[in-house]
Amino acid sequence: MNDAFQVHSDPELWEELGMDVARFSGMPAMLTGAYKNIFLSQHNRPEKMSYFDDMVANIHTGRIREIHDAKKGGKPVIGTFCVYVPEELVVAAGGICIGLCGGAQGSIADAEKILPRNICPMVKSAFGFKVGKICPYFQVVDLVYGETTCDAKKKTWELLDRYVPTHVMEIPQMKRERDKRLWLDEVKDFKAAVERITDTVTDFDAVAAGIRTINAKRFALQRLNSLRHHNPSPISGKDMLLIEQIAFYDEPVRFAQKVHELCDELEQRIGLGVAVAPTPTPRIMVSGTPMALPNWKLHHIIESAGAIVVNEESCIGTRYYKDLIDEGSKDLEQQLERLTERYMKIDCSCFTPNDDRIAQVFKEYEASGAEGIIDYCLQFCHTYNIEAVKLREACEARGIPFMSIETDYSPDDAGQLQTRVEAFLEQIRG
Ligand code: BJ8
Repeated sequence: MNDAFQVHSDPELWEELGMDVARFSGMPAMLTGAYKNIFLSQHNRPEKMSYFDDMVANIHTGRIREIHDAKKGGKPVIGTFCVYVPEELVVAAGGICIGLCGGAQGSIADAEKILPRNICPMVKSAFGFKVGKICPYFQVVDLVYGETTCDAKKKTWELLDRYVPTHVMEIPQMKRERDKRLWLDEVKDFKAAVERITDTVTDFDAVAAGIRTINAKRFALQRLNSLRHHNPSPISGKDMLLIEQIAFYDEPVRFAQKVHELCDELEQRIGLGVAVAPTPTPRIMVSGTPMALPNWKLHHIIESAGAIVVNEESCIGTRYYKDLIDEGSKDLEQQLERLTERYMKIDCSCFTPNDDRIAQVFKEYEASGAEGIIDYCLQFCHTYNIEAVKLREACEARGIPFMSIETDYSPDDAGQLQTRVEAFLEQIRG
């Protein structure tokens, strides 16, 4: 345990960003305590995790200062909520793209003063961060780009626009030829909007550079994910999830380099037989809705119960990095078509039909050497919740141990979840 670890404070910076400083000032101590308990108490962590620990220590200070300074230097900052919004085009235009999904219980009460209570906690958490002025990332963005994936999100953007300029990208709900054409038009509109904000025109070379940068980040995550599939695992599921979360707010070139440094260490660990959990430790794959920072609830329960999480089939997980964009385009039109094709491979449950996702789950199940699937669904997320029916049937047909859970960010059901997870692990152990 690293007792010196501390999440830093910078009230002056927060003041400058228009935050509710009095209210936010207790947050670093709370996060410090949670991080020590959940992450730094783990045994035998890879040394190169120290970079990612530092990213957490600087989550409300150093990284925000870096973004704020870049913004003062003329770089616009765009916040997003979904992996369907193409960050390559933001990077191509010289901007900074950060994920704003909310994973904290602390901002839900702020949201519930305005929004209905019975909607997804991820939407409420993000909205509450903005209305409560308790998230420096929300305060530093110039504008946010939402999308029309689920009903909770698309209607919330109309209200969010009262607090921060909010643009919306239409994402079709099917993947037919006519939907592809609409999608490509939406990508072009997004590119034009980013160019207006950044006051630049992104030509072929700029888009090629944006694609290369984000491809490199996704490739680094692919490499890391395939190394963590080794049995016995050289890194915990919690640490992997943390890195997948940090991917949404770190500087992409540096992030990719740090992930590769960690991968090099994991290769050495595998060679030396160093692992974070012995064999046999039950290996669990998590599928379903994303877990935005600092939502570590389910992974912590699973790994505290003596299992290890070996894959996240999730947007904060493989859906974010499983596909790269073909870099061999000959002109801008082809670049945008290939970019669109790559984004259309993301198999979110907001699409119908969405059988590609079922096939993808099994592909990842095989690759990760998992022994059971826990499907994670945020409360009131109807599309993932209903899709869990098909996933369960498909798992039962293949004899794959399967459990679905529906939960939110509150700690209230932790005991109940723990009991269910333990029973599931007993089933796997036989
Ligand atoms: S591509 S999963 S990031 S939409 S969990 S807010 S769907 S009610 S997050 Fe998502 Fe894009 Fe899909 Fe991925 Fe709505 Fe469901 Fe909440 Fe969700």
